[in-house]
Amino acid sequence: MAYESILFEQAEGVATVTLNRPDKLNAFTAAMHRELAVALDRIARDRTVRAVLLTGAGRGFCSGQDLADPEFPSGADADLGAPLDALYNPLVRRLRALDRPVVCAVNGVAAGAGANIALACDIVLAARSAKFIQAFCRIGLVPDSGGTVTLTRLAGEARAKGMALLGEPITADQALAWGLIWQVVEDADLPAAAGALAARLAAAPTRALALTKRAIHAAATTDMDAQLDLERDLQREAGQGTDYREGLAAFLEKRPPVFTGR
Ligand code: LHQ
Repeated sequence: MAYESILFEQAEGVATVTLNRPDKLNAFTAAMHRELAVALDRIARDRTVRAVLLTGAGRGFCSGQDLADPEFPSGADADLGAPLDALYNPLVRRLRALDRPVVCAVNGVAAGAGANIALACDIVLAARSAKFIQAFCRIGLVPDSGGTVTLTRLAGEARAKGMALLGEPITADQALAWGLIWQVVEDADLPAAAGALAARLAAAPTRALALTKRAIHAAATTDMDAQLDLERDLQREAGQGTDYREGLAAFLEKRPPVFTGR
């Protein structure tokens, strides 16, 4: 498939997906969603991809739904649940379910669903000048794309409500202080920092990371007892992996491990 709204690159185990409508701050159109679905399905099938990097072209990361997209429901009887069912919810589910780590490099403003798609990724880096805006209330809508879950879990109810009810931008540093993201770097350093992180993850024991991602997701809706059992099961699975044998051998032989992701 020839992509028009995104860029897709693959090198040395890292697939880089760049939202590419810079003149509209990479607002989501239905067409962009279709391309993202194709790209993420391709990544899911391709075991040579061991880490994903999601970022935006130009000065913004993503301004959420393109409110002028002709395919966006409009008119008095518009069903705004339909694009969530058809486009946004599958995107969040694809990102969350992917058994490879997803790094998000928030290069500029992340608004509406743009902010919440970033928060659905596994490790979020932001440029110092980036801002996160729960813009939904500004136009009479509610946060979507999993934002009511991620924001509340990561930042707590007081800050989630403050962001969602006021719709004010928060800075990257504030997002870091609130536990919404992993790291803030200077704007000029973001591409290199995000690339290095993705490369590091692509050389990591991929299968163990996938099981870890699964365990951490499960932790949000479980109790200690059930989670202890899950950890046992996942550890059993990790222990069957080639990467565990390599990691152990490398430790005992006092050399760096060479993981293959299996
Ligand atoms: C845009 C957009 C945009 C179109 C900037 N659309 N053109 C999904 C489906 C179902 C239900 C509803 O919910 C959703 C999810 C959602 O995401 S709803 C929330 C949608 N997003 C927003 O409400 C944010 C709208 N954008 C803004 O508030 C501002 O653009 C921000 C604060 C992001 C950035 O402000 P500035 O840095 O001042 O940039 P700008 O406003 O000048 O934008 C640059 C251009 O991008 C401009 O176009 P123009 O042709 O005038 O240069 C904007 O119109 C366009 N643009 N966001 N979402």
